[in-house]
Amino acid sequence: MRRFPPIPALLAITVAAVSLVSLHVGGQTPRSGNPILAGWYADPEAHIFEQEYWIYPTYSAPYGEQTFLDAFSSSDLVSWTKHSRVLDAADVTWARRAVWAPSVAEKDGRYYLFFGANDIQNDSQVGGIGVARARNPGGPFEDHLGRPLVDKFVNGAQPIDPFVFKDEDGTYYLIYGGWRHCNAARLNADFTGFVPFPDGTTFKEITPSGYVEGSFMFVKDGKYYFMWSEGGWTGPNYAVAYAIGSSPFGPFDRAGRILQQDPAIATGAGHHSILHAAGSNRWYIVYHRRPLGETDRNHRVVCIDEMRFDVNGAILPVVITKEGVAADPLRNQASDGGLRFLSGPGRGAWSQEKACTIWAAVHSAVGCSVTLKRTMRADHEQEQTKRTGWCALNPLPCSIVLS
Ligand code: FUB
Repeated sequence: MRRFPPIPALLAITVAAVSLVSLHVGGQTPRSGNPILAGWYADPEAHIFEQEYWIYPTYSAPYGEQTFLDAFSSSDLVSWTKHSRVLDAADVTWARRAVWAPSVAEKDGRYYLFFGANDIQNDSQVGGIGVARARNPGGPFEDHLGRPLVDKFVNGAQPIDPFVFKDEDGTYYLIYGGWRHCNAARLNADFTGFVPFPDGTTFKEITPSGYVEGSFMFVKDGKYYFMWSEGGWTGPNYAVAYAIGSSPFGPFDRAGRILQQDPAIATGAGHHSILHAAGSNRWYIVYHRRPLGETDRNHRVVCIDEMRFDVNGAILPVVITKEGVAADPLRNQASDGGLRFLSGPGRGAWSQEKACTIWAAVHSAVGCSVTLKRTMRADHEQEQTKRTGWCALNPLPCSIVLS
């Protein structure tokens, strides 16, 4: 006798098919376009947190108006939701202007946002790199220390442009620095300070040739890729270069530029971050650039393009585009066959949440153990409530997590 797949499996297949069809309306995969965020923003740091893409940029405006940070989330790199004022300088006693270049790390269920503030010019001014903490990637972030984490120039590095790097062994490092110098320091367990290195020093200078600011690091195939911005951020020649090393401390020999202006598309392309979508195995570079002919130095916009490697692991020059990247929905990236939903008015996605709920109910009815969790998130900006969630079969076919 012929055997048919069990009902839950059929339902799962149907749900996956419906999701795919809805993504390819008219046979075309939607693209992000560039810029991806509305408004003037710079120094974007991209992440995947809680099954959503997140971008944390600088609000690009005169220094005195840079008193807050907004964040943006997306399920597919195409539609972005703004989360206003995830950090507000009004809540940080020592920060009053030039709130710049956030870097966010998740640790033990909390989110830590590192940022520069006040653009200090010498050791007697108040400001530097601060750290704030939240329970959710969308904040609100509260000052973690009541003072800056780094408030002095060390090895010539202006305390701005923090980047938090988590090494493969779980150690977190703060890599930072402006004024053409870059330091790496090992963060302590609760991010309230640093753990000195065995030689007694706390800040190791790792500056490669050409470095100006905007550091970023990632590990791929056992190699440490160190990236930075060079040139002046107010001009057209701002660019991103990189080096490969065997540890977070290098040594880093400059390999060359991989992101720069294209006179046909935009100028001043720099201060970036890298996003690796494990499900699609695509690498993205998220960066800011300035529209052609623009003279206001603060007119910087956040863009995304694909980043590729050659067979030896060298980063290929990025082609900057007006089209951006194709939709890369995280719900298709579950290794466990799960289905992600982001629902809310206007998104046409209430059905996804319903599908998850039905899926869970069917499994429950046939005796599976079902865990049902949901995150409610009020989105005051759009005066609506969105629900995000995640349902996955883990392991197939008999357990569901919906969160
Ligand atoms: O956006 C403020 C500053 O501009 C950043 O800290 C620099 O890296 C440059 O992008």
